[in-house]
Amino acid sequence: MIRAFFALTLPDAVLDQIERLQAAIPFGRPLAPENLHLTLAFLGEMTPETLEAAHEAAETLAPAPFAVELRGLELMGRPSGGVIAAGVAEEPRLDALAKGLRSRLAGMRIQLPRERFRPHVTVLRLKPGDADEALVARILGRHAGFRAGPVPVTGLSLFRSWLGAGGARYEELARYPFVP
Ligand code: 3AM
Repeated sequence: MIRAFFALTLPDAVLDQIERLQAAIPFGRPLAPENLHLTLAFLGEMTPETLEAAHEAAETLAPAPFAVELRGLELMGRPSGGVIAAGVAEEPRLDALAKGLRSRLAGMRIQLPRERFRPHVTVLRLKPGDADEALVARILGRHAGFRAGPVPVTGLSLFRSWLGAGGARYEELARYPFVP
């Protein structure tokens, strides 16, 4: 089985901004720059055949390129095991892209979890003992004004997730460029 997801990649300037943010947060495990992305759809464990169907679904997407901006920080999950993520400024074209991808996947009979699409970029992972709620709240408050961007959305990528002892590692399997 192949664990896979669709995501947007981030330009170097934004990776640098996130790296500076990570350095300013005194707890958690920062994600390495090559593991930073904006997930559009988590596919889960796929057979090679289903993955091929997902690939074909993505190939039919052809939105015009646009850009998004990262804005603010949030805790997703609990301080004892969640993640700190950068938020994404409201952008209808991003929501439309995620929705278009999901409906094309559904057309290929690939059903995703029904949870609402919440655009974010995971910047660090927390484990028990890293930080208590008060400290997390203080850091989120301190970085509430975090901004990074622009993130040009000029294509979509299909990633494979390799789970290992040192955490997940992501490999780009395919890229679907958008045509202006
Ligand atoms: O790094 P982010 O949060 O953007 O959280 C996982 C990660 O996204 C998410 O898919 C990306 C690559 O692993 N993910 C993992 N398991 C998931 C699940 N069961 C999941 N998203 C939804 N449901």
